[in-house]
Amino acid sequence: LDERTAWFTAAHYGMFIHWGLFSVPAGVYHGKPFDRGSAGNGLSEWIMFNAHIPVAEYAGYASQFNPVKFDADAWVRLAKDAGMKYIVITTKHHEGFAMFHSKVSGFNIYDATPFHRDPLKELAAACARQGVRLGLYYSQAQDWHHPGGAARTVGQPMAGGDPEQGHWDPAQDGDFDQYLDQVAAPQIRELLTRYGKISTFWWDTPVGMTSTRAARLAPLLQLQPGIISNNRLLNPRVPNAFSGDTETPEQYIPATGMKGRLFEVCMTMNDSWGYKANDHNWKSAEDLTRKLIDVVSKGGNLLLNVGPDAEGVIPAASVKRLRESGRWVHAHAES
Ligand code: FUL
Repeated sequence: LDERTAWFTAAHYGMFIHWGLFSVPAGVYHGKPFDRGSAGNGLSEWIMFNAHIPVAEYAGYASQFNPVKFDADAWVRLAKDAGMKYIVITTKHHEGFAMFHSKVSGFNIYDATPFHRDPLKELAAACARQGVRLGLYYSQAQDWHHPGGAARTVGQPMAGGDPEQGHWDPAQDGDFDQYLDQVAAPQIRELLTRYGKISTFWWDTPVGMTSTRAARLAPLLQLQPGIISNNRLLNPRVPNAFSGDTETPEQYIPATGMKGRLFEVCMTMNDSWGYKANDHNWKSAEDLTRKLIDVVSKGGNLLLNVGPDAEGVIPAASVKRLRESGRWVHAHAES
């Protein structure tokens, strides 16, 4: 038994939270729902890419982002009621917007919105109060806002490739290494030093990442001794020096275990990770409960997603399913 990862294995079940500026457009651009944009997906958190929204125009959503109904303690309580033992939240998704008070870039929820609060600080405090572990998602490579940040190229894998090829606005052009050193690395440092104990770190979509580049970010994890990380810092498809601790099957449950590696299935309750107003394709509570049992029986964890809206509210359909399924979990789990 690995002492560092024992809690993760025993946890079985966590809450993924996709929250960002994308919750403002909520899947609609200029009155048009974006179900199949240039990325070929209907994910609300990809709308800037799918609709090729110019950087300055997209940044304008910040003035409409005022999630006054956000209640960190209520979110954590909901996770506990569902039987979840940890939370992983998006601190900066591909859109480049920091959901915490970053000193590195003014493009963050504290400085750029009327909300003027740091929800990550509040969530970290609520997690500590209620005994729930906290993990952070950070899009290290794709950043469609800051100059030099990567954007994927449609038709090419998310790993490697030319970080610039997917740009659609000259404001995105710049030096990728400079972006990594001046935006990504210092923001990761902020995340790992200013919010107390962080249990897991969730890298995503390593567009443009090479071993040399990964080697510049990986050591930052040492700022949190004992932290667990996933396999998406470099290429998740092949084992490498940056494979971290966990495999990350996305939207599917592997037929068997994953070659002796820890794994965490991540899954949406409807079709989109970010809040999407017109996505009503909800899985039933029974289906979700069976999926949890399936994953856990194979030795993995389930990281089940919610997408809070621009007011800071977790959709009622999600809350209902989490509570319903939670009754089964609490009746059958050991603790
Ligand atoms: C993907 C991302 O591109 C999605 O937006 C989402 O965050 C999912 C968990 O990972 O690769």
